[in-house]
Amino acid sequence: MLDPITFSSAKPAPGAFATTWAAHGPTRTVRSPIDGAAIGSVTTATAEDAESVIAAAHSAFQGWRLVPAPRRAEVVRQLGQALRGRKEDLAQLITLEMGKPIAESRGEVQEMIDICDFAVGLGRQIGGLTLPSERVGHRLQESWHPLGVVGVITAFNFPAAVWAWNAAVALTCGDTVVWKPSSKTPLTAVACTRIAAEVLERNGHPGAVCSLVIGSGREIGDRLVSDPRVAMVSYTGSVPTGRHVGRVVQERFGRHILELGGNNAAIITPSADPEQALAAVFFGAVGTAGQRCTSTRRVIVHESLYDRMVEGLKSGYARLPIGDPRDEGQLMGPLVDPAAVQTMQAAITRAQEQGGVVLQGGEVLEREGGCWVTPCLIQAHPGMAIVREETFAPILYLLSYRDLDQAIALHNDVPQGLSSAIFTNDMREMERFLGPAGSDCGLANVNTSTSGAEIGGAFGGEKETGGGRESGSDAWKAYMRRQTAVINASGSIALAQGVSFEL
Ligand code: UN1
Repeated sequence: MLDPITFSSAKPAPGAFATTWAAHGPTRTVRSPIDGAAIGSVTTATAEDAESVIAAAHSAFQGWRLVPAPRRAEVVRQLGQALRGRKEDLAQLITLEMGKPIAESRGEVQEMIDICDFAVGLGRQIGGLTLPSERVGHRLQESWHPLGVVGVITAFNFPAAVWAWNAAVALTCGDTVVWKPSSKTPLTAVACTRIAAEVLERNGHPGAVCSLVIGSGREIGDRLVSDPRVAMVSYTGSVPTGRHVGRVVQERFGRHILELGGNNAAIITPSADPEQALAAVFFGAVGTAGQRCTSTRRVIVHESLYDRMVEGLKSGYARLPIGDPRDEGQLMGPLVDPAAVQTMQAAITRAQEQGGVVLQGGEVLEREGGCWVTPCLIQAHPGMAIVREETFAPILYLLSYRDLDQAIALHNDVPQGLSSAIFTNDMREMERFLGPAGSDCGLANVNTSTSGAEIGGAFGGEKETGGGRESGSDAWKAYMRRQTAVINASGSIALAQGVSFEL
């Protein structure tokens, strides 16, 4: 049998799966950003392929929703076990396909395993409230029922974990999943789906419980988003596309979870431990080459610590090991593609035009593949328009502040609202940051990085980040429909609000 994680350029992997693997669109060769080498190929899905996948997922839902939740969760437990068994291979594939350092790819697969474990427990915890009725002999009862087909559209930067956050929870909740991955990372998606398909087959469930369709956003993504059989769309990606997805799904009164841009800042206060703050900002800004939604993009430093932070960051940036992300010990690999390098260069130029000063880095490195840069540190001022934008690249803007109210105002003065951090050992400062007039983000951290969230919490953000929540806590509720039942055991009809309506 074909190994789930093996690909060749000569024999394209079909890029659509529900009941069988079949795709009839053009073949795409996948190149590694590490050196531009061809690492495999996929046939993309046509509109007809997408239609059969959605139809199969919709039909599979009719049966899957009737499987008891703990038994659905048992399938998710086995998926977690299968991922444990293939952790290293899958991590290697992620690194090869999108270029993040191998240690981070292992972390990404670990996130997948963790969310499976979470979803196993969830299988025995999906519970509704029983509430008092105002009528004698009545009670109110809430049930949570499976929702339907969940369309999961993911980005290149977490080519496997974002699918897993959605799929593990959705499967336990009794939904079936159609995954449309980023066109930049199709091989990882095929590998994950093959692993899930094996688990489903072993348990006698149809493959269409967890299906895949690879193709362009315009054609395949749009079909998922506009199809009324897709009860919920979980979209991770850019603000403009997210705005489109939100409108189209809302138009048909579907549901959506939007995980869009972040412009995450860390405030460093006078009471902060500078070494701790430096380490966290360094990981936040340079980790995944600045290509996380949660990447630290702005540092707002108290003027008393500004010079020290600048020196610390400059020296860290200058010493950063940048190289083949498959080698242990490299902290930064390439950007995802040459276009990302162009975007970064254009942003640096604009920042300079707006008065920003490059303190360190931002160079393009002449290496095979054309995706290599050094991370960039820019001294900025609050008037710079580009500081309010998300550039998906390792650019960090440094700003200084005098009093905390000013820092919080600066912090919140961006259209995005995903992640945030404060570095402080002063509990009053911490409470201001975490309080109602503090950080306006969905994630607010104290003395730790803006990036690297655990799966146990609800993940997502406000404003242009889109408002969705996925992963842990009670994010599962978005994947189910709530039904409130009134149960009358009184033996007679009594109307609420004391209304009398008798003939
Ligand atoms: C993303 O970049 O889309 O918190 C997700 C983090 C990771 C997930 C990032 N756990 O950085």
